Formats: sequence, C-alpha cells, structure tokens
Amino acid sequence: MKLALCGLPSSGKSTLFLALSGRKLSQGKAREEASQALLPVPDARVDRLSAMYQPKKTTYAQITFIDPPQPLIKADDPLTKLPAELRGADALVEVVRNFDGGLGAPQAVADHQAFAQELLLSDLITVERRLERMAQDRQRGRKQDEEEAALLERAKQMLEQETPLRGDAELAGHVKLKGFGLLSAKPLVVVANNAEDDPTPPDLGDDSAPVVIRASIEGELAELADDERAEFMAELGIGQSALDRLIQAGYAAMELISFFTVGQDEVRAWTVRRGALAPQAAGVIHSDLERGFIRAEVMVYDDLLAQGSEAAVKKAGLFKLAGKDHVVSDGEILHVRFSV
Ligand SMILES: Nc1nc2c(ncn2[C@@H]2O[C@H](COP(=O)(O)OP(=O)(O)O)[C@@H](O)[C@H]2O)c(=O)[nH]1
Ligand SMILES: [Mg+2]
Repeated sequence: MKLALCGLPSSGKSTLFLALSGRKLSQGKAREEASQALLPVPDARVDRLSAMYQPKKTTYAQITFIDPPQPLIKADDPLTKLPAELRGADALVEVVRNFDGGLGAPQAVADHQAFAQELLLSDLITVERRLERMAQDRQRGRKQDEEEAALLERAKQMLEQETPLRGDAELAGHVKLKGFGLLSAKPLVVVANNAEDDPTPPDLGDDSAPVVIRASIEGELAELADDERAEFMAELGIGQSALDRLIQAGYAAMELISFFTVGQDEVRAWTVRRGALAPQAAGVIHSDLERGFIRAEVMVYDDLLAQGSEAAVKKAGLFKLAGKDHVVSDGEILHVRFSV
C-alpha cells in the first residue's frame, strides 16, 4: 500500500514525511525523486501474539509513504501542477497548512478547496483527452471500447459538477479506469498541519474530518528515546504518534483490515481490503495459497486472547473451518490449508 503526501506548496508535506520516517532534514539541492519510506504499521495485537508464540520472527504489515518533489510547472500544461507520482498511489494524504510559520495567516478552507479543484481539474483533463482520442479513432473506423467510453462520460459529468470520483464506488474502483490513475477517485486522508500550540481540528467546509498533526513537534518527538517521547507526548496532549493516527485514518479511508498468521517461525500481520474472501487473503501470503486453497482454520484474535491458548479456543468451540466463500474480518488469525 502506497500513500502519497500531497497538498499546496509549503503546507508541511516534507516536514511531515521526516516526522513519519524519523529522518533528519537534508538541506541542499532540490530533490528530483520522491522520498520514500517503508514503515511498519504499529499494531499492539502483533505484539501480544508475538509475546504468546515467541516466534523467531515478528513481522508487521507495512505501508509506504512517498513525498514527491514539487514539479516544475509548465505554463501550457495544467497537468504538471501535481506531481506525476500521485497517479501510482493507492491513497492520497492531503496536508493542509494550519500554522502561520511566517507564511501568513493560515487559510485552511481556501487551501483545501483550491487543492480539491486541482485534483478535479487534473482528472477532467485526463478524461477529456482520452475521450477525444477515442472519438478520433472511432471516426477513423477503429472500434472503441464503448464500456470504457461510457464510464469516462460518467466520470466527466461528475467532474464537471465538481464532484470527486471517490463518491462513486463503482467508477472509482473500475478496472477499466484504473490505468488512468484518476486522482479524485483515490481514497483521501486530510491532515491539518496545525501550529505547535493548537490541537483543534479546523473546519474545512466539507465532510472531511482532518487528522490533526503538528508536524514540526512530531518531528522532534520522532527523534526522542521511547520513554522521553511518552512523557513529552503526555505533556502535549498527544495520545498517539502521527504515524499511528495517520495509518489508522489511511486504513479506514482505504477500507483495509488486518489478519494474522501465527506460529513458532513467524507471527505476522497482513493487509487486505474489507470484504476479501479467504482465498484472496491467502493470495496475499503467497499465490500458491490462493491457487491451491482448500480451507482456512480461523480463530479470532480477541477469542485467543480471552481463552489464553489455541487449545482453549478449540475447546470453547470458537475455532472455525472456513471455505472459499468466507469473508475475512479484521483480527482473524488464519491458517491456510492448500494443495498445489
Ligand atoms: N511553525 C511551523 N512550521 C512548519 C510546520 N510544518 C512545516 N513548517 C515550515 O513550513 C515550511 C514548509 O514546510 P515543508 O515541509 O517544506 O512544506 P512542503 O512544501 O509541503 O513540503 C518550512 O519552512 C517548514 O519549516 C509546522 O507544523 N509548524
Ligand atoms: Mg516538500
């Protein structure tokens, strides 16, 4: 899963990226490539399972954050206003400036709206260009994918009404539109980058419930030792780190859930979309497990914790055999039986 930081210039994307990744600011020449950090998804359940099974290896789910460089804007091409890297992301994290920092009083609502317009405009241009190309090809007698054309028309109408495509689940998730990387179709997490002394979420004038992060403080926190950090966070009234909160919001926006595999070799968390069937979940572990899926033995994390052991879970009748049509829930522990 790849989350891309985006938003207007100087909203604090790079500051947040450094806080998330625990890296130090490297001053100097402008970056040409996106900064990228592969980070473990903090999950207390993994820690508890690891304590119980004492495995050789403990592996958290992972998530990639990218901080693309600001593109050089070409006057004649509005598509260059947004970094090309956003197209390949699974979700967008929009950072809205809500601090002064010598940049002038924050205008969070206006900035948020302006950025939303950029996303819509970028998508409208992409969609119109594709439709024009299809119309030309059709005139030349080349057969077109009319289903794709109809989807693009539907998208165009929404965009012209300034409605982000993510509001239409069928359009947003359609395989025929996937290759375009339409930005307003992607799940969006909004971060308010607040001033150091301000814990209040700004009203952004729409239904986006921003995650409040004070990026500059979070950056300092990331540099502290664990015990110092806990103390400092309590003082500042920060319950969970930026990474924790951002990942939670990202999982919710992308409708992701975690399931686990356990054993003496490894305790591990995996990520799937909500609604995934057992074979699809097995496929995240290995394609052989999906291809040769027979069934999965399923325990629920909460049951395991309450009962204390796998044996006790079985005895309590809480152990399940799940077939190919089993919908995986968050917190399930799977053991996949397969044959290839
Ligand atoms: N006071 C304050 N300044 C910040 C904060 N976050 C970023 N800045 C400053 O705002 C400027 C732009 O930040 P940067 O992370 O480079 O923004 P980007 O263009 O979105 O990557 C820099 O001078 C930062 O030091 C913050 O939370 N508080
Ligand atoms: Mg930056």
